[in-house]
Amino acid sequence: MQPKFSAALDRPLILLSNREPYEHVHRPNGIEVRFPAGGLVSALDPILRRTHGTWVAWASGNADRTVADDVGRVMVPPGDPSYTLRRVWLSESDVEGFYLGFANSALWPLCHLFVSKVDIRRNDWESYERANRMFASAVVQEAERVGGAPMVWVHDYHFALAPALVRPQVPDALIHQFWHIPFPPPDVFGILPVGVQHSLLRGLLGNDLVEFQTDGFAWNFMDCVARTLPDAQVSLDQGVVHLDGRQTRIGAFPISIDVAEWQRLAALPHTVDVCRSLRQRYAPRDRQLVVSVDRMDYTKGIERRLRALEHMWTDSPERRGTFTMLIVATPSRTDIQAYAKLERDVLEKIERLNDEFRTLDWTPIVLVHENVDADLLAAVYCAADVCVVSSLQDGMNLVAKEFIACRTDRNGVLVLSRFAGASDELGAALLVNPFFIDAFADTLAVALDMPRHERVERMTILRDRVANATIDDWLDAMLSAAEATDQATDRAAEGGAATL
Ligand code: ADQ
Repeated sequence: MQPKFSAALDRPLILLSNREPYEHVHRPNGIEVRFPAGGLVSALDPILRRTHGTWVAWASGNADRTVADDVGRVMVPPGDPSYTLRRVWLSESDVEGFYLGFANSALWPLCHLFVSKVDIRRNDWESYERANRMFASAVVQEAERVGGAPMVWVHDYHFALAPALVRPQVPDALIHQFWHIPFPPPDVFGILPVGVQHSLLRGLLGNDLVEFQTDGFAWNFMDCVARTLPDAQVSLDQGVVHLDGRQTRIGAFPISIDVAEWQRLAALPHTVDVCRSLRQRYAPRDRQLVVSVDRMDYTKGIERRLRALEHMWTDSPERRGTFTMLIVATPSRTDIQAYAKLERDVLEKIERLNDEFRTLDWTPIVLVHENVDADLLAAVYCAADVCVVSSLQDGMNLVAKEFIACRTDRNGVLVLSRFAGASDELGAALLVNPFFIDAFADTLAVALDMPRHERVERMTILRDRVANATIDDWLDAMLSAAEATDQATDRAAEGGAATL
């Protein structure tokens, strides 16, 4: 079924995200185009194509400038040019200060409640402000180019200031923002310098609608506004904030995946072959296979997962050799010290556990430390008896949904952290508290021992849930809400005129 999307797309669409959908890189035999992995780009690219919109993003490829015009525009996709990619160049010091610094060493840990990892540096904040101004002015230029009253859709924590910068310059724009990661409660948000708190909240309130993954994060945001900005009126139950004569709607829109695409990948003959060979290699005879797939990020609870395994193999020696743990972890943000340390610690711990528990015919933990193609991920999901998602905090977690989508056999157990946004929707998984190592190990044992009829029962519920909330449903819901915000604003304006 074709997604309906909403009339909001009658407006010219301008999307702003940090990552670009197409990256040009120099290779020995010419320039190559890279399409970054990840569900979001694949979900949004078709809308941009259909509406001939504009995507504003950071130029991260080393050949990006070669193929773009003087302003930084290039038509994409290559070979079927249907929308404009407007690239924005950052200086090395802004990559350092804005991206690696304030966005990923202050906001990221803060929003995930890792207060001890929060690093606030004045230069980083200034760089974050500068980058937001640069991206906002690129959005304004694109709005002037396309004309009309555009819909500007901002993505994520890199651009908290941009909406309020764009608003006065494009007064007719409908501006909304999807916040992919958690939003912290006021006590944690309060760690930021007061001026920074004000700027971030006022920046976000430049939107007509701010979209979070869960109700909890939306409430946290409104709570922060209520406590930080005394002149704002917050209506928690209606999800509305009034400030400076404007209103911003706040809502929860849990992101999802392209379910049909993951099912297609799972059914490819090549995937079936790879799945079979993974099982032959790591789960021969009655040995089971437990898998995990994440970016190597301290929020994903990879170390806790290793501790739960150690606990299990130490306390229940009879479990040794009964399953192999396959960890697929793609390197991430390695320029940041906390990530480099995590990578070292995880590699060391895996080596130590393997040395301690391995037998002649069993390697307890297998690590695939690279970015792998989606069809190989599908094979990993299909081969698993158990998939473990142990995030200590997570906006949503798409891996949980990808695993479910691939299990057309209705088998396989999902062990899911209750601190992942996905746990709000996926209560039929085995929910786990990764901070409580004993209980984590117990839950793993329950998953491994679960009888087939219960696996099928739980997976059936999970699959129904995911099938009824796909990435297209997410887009429909959000774009309809943006459109409704627009109409509400129009009505308010009309009402205002009548009382004059
Ligand atoms: P992430 O923190 O990146 O996303 P997640 O939602 O799990 O977390 O998405 C990761 C994506 O990367 C998945 O599509 C997965 O398949 C892919 N991936 C992971 N490991 C891989 C590997 N080794 N090789 C190839 N691909 C791999 C942020 C938020 C999340 C939120 C998403 C979307 O932190 O909470 O769910 O955005 O909003």
